[in-house]
Amino acid sequence: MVKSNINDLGIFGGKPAFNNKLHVGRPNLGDRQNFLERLNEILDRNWLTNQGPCVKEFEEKIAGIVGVKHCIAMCNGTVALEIAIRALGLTGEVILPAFTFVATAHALQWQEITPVFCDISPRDYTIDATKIEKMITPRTTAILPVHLWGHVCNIEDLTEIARRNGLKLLFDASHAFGCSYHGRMAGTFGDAEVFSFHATKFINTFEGGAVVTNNDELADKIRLMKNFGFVGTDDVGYIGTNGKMNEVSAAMGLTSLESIDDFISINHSNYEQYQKELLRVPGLQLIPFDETEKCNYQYIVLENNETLTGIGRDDLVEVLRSENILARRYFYPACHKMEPYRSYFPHAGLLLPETERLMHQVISLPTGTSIGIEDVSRICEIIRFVVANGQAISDKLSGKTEKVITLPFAMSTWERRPQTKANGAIIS
Ligand code: T4K
Repeated sequence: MVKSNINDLGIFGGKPAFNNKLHVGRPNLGDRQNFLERLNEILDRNWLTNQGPCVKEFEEKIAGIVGVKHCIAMCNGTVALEIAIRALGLTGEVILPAFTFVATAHALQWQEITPVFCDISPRDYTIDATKIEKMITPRTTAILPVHLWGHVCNIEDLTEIARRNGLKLLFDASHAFGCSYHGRMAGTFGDAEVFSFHATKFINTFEGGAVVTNNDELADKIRLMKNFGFVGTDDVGYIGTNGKMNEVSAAMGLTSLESIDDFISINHSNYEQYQKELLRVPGLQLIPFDETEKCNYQYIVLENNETLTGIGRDDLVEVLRSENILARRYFYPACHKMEPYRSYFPHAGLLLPETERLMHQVISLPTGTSIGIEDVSRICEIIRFVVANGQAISDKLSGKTEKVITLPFAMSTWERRPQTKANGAIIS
């Protein structure tokens, strides 16, 4: 539906641009028939969990793709993080970014390890290695960086800092399966790395995760810990928990892996389309992927500069949602603004200026196999319309005087779109 006036927007009572809701994180489904065949085989075997053949095959495939010696599949990424933290013997304090999904911090706090939040670099939104050493205390045992949105962290500097200070290095690679750094796959760095295969990830096992490592001893320990610590049928060697992946999840993972090239190719096309269509929108920056590396392109993230777009990030998200474009504010608020951390560390934000700034600016947009190029074009059409009328929309939303700019062209004809100045005025 073409919008020619801000009153046409869903938020002001107009018809939404999409009849169906477009989600961020809609699961990618592989070949349904192949999945159902695997499901039947599982039922025929009557072997449902506890390191069945599908889990073993899934682990081998993941290790092969990543190029790592060991993959230990788990019931989800959070438990995989918790077990890796425990197996590495982390205690005291661990340094991590606050700009991540809260599971990264919770996996530490759950074990009464203090998360120490470090700022991120605005270059790639991952932990700022130059700020880590100032945060190390005698209680620090590790660094837990996050390859946010698939942007692999600064591996050289982090490895060197960990080595110099005798710290363990565990990566939260939940977003980075299929991504590389200087040609080497995420999953091969540090002491261990953790993937998430949650339904919203581009390769999913419904719920699932994995620890990957080249350390034989660590891998053995993690395998035991995820199975209650059993070292034999009747003998327990460690404290353990239940972190096992079940066969149906692994079957979903194997089916997803068969389509990995298609999933990445669709994500890539969507990313390129978003890039093309939002390139010249003043105040919006689509966070770029390094195209010289392998990427999964599963998170499409926009940074909104309110001074230039005239509309705040939260209003923009609300306007998009009312068009059935269910944009998300990943990751808002940052972990230090959530409980229990905001009570524990009420002044943490003073050391996190980039995190504080960026958490108010980013928007995740729909992509994946349920989103086509035409959807992306229409989403971008709406975004351009909103930005062209940013100030007027903001004013109307905040109850100020309505200033409507009626655009003298059909929104679908982007090529003929007049350029707008920073204040939203049209340059003819
Ligand atoms: N570390 C990092 C950096 C992470 O991002 C995550 C998880 C973890 C660790 C922990 O890994 P896991 O323990 O989850 O394996 C979602 C996911 O639940 C979470 O896995 C993910 N990160 C996080 C970034 O996003 P929510 O609460 O935002 O999800 P939800 O339910 O709002 O779903 C997102 C969108 O996807 C919705 O618009 C609906 C759609 N959706 C979702 C599901 C589950 C579907 O269409 N179908 C579905 O089945 O956390």
